[in-house]
Amino acid sequence: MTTRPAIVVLTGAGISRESGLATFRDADGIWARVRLEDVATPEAFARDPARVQAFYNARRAQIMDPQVAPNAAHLALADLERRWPGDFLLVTQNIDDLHERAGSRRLLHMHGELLRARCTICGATQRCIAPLEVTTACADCCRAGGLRPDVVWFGEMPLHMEPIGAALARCDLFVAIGTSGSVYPAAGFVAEVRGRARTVELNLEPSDGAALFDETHHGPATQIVPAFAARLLAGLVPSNE
Ligand code: BV8
Repeated sequence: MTTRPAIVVLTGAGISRESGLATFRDADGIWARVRLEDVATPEAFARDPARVQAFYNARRAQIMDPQVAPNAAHLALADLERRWPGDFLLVTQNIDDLHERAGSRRLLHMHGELLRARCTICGATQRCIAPLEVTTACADCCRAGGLRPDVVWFGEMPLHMEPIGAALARCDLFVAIGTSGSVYPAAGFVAEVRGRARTVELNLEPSDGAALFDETHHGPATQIVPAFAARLLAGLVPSNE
């Protein structure tokens, strides 16, 4: 392997599971307790904003609990970013802040961030660490009743798709970590790069798209991600550069 392959990493809820945050589709996951149609669509927010705000207020309070901290997988990715000589981009589907708290900087939240709110009246976004009520006023336009979580719901366009597409177009190595590969367009990234970039899946168990990957490692993220990052830094992982 030469010295400067470009890497794109995609993470999903599985990387935060060992930090104490539920995933979506595991047996104890979020969608086992609540229907996404009732809390994670614009129609749900229009129908019952108080219910949607309460759903995200509970998740926001959870990630602000001091017990919830970055785990060895988050830390290994931040270390890899710092030490990698080539281009590196971390794209996360997660709305928690564990990658930032682990030290990741070249990071894009394609499905938004739980610790930010967006005004549906003026479009401004702001940091949000308190519960959002239906009447909470926007800091910019000061109009009450317009704030929503700054997250991407089903049926809404994911964020940063242009820079993500550009990074995918030039990457030599694509690594998917802790994602079931069931939500698009993120689930389509591996098909977009395979054949041109080397594709690796690091997951607790084979995802829906496992057959699309050149290499797969299964096990808890806190074990397989640090091990993979170490091999990468030691020059032991081939890429398609
Ligand atoms: C859009 C934020 C279009 C909110 C989320 C084809 C093409 C394009 C779109 C579609 C399409 N087909 C269908 C669609 C529509 C839809 C979709 O994909 N539906 C699915 C259900 C079929 N997609 C959309 O609506 C997207 N928008 O397409 O817009 C458009 C175009 C033009 C103009 C306007 C619009 C938007 C999707 C984003 C929705 N928001 N989250 C919130 O968090 O509440 S999605 C949510 O689920 C997550 O963000 C994540 O992206 C997604 C998948 O979850 P995962 O992260 O993968 O988690 P999951 O539980 O599924 O899996 C966890 C994995 O971890 C498992 O494999 C497990 O084994 C593993 N694991 C568990 N423990 C561990 C572990 N691994 C390692 N270690 C462990 N310890």
